[in-house]
Amino acid sequence: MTDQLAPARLQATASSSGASATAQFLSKQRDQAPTTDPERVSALAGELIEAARQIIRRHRVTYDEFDALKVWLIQIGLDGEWPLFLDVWLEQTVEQVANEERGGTKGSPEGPYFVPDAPRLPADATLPMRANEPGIPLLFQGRVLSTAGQPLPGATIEMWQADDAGTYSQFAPGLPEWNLRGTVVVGDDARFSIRTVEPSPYEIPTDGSCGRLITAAGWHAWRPGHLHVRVSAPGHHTLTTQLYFKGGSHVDSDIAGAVKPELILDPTPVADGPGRRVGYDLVVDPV
Ligand code: MBD
Ligand code: FE
Repeated sequence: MTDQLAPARLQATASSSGASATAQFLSKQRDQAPTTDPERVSALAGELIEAARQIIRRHRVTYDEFDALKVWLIQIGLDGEWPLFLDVWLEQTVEQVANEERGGTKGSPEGPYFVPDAPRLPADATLPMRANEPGIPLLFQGRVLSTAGQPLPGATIEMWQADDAGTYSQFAPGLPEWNLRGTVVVGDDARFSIRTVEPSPYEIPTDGSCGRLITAAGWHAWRPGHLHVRVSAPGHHTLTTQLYFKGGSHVDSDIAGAVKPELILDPTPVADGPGRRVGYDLVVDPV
């Protein structure tokens, strides 16, 4: 590595995190053969096209606007921002439909930044973090339960989150590979006790296509701070959700529209330290 290359490599650009998110998504999907029932494809694609035609007619869309749309759609792909775009604006609805019938803890989108196989940690764990990791220390404690109330000692909790600067390891430069990511194996009593730091709100990159849309529309670019969790337990549906923070910025104005009241944590100050603590049980539905 030369000195001239170093600054460029350290810059967090939309296209660098977008490219990582695209590669990550493609690696997850590789072995899954899509089911393509022609009637289903025709219904979904046909209605999407019809909805777009109605918008064009209703708003009398011009050739200039149509060309701007083409440029923008092409650029989303070049920026690698298709996963970001889809997860910000559509995944919350897919999640609602998928989990409508399910009991237990409510779901929330996975988003573009999950990485499987994070380091395995015991039930009493500290997420991998830098020495003097910035942010308010958080102690997150609870149990993994089945909807009928019984503890599930075989469960694992995969956690990932943004740091105090709102960035995710492996999608922003300069962070240790597994920073604030871990796979916690709950104890024989199904309890967990996880030390981390409170995540800052997440800002959609302003220099990419998603950011350009947000600016052009006069929207804001923020998601509230959130902890991602994915709970797996034998004989139960995998729960993918996010936990938010009471009073946190943008908890009432998430650009991804993914906050549910049941998922808002209310941590309290710890008597003998600088941080906060919260208890929250994670409840999964039998298959
Ligand atoms: C995120 O961090 C996220 O969790 C979602 C759902 C979408 C974009 C960024
Ligand atoms: Fe996220």
